[in-house]
Amino acid sequence: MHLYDCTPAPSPRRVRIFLAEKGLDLPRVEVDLAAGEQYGDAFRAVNPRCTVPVLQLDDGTTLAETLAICSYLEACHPSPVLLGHDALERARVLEWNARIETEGLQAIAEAFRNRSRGFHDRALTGPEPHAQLPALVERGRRRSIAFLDMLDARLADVPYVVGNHYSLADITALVAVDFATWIKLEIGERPHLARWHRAVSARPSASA
Ligand SMILES: N[C@@H](CCC(=O)N[C@@H](CS)C(=O)NCC(=O)O)C(=O)O
Repeated sequence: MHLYDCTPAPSPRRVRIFLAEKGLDLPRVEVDLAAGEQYGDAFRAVNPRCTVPVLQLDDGTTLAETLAICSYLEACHPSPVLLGHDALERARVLEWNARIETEGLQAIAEAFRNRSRGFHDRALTGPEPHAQLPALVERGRRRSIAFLDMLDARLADVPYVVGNHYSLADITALVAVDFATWIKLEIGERPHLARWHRAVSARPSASA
């Protein structure tokens, strides 16, 4: 089993943190997204959607979405629990994870990919070209600010995103908050978000 990875990119970092929390170390294949390696025939044979992370099992089976990969790893290695201790907590982890992907990661990507010169015709991931739309830079930035505010408000009430337990939702949120610095958005005057960010960044997994 091995992981197709790209060290600087946010999404595969989620899987690396998840693996580190589980105490797992998988062989990794680095895919150079900046050089366009995701569009080459070799990687398209692994994932025709041209994105990382991808987990490839020993029989060649591939999983090409972070949540699917983490879900598989959780089923194979249940401890420590990262996807919820019971039915309701599991549902909450999935709910928050989806919310953080949509309101956080996608909003930040919208601002970043529609502006950056290196993403000309690559405003969206995938094999088809997508032109940059400059109006989406400001919209993405506004959505990203709203996301940071929302997370600060949530973390005023609970130690971790879903409540009392660290979970995949914290991993996705940590990656999103760090990704926000790519569009020059810092935590700033958000005390609850700052307290939580210090705590989750201090876990050894954060540097995975
Ligand atoms: N929903 C996917 C998103 C994957 C994704 O967007 N990955 C980015 C890296 S963060 C990518 O592969 N980008 C390729 C590109 O920029 O062309 C997941 O969570 O696995």
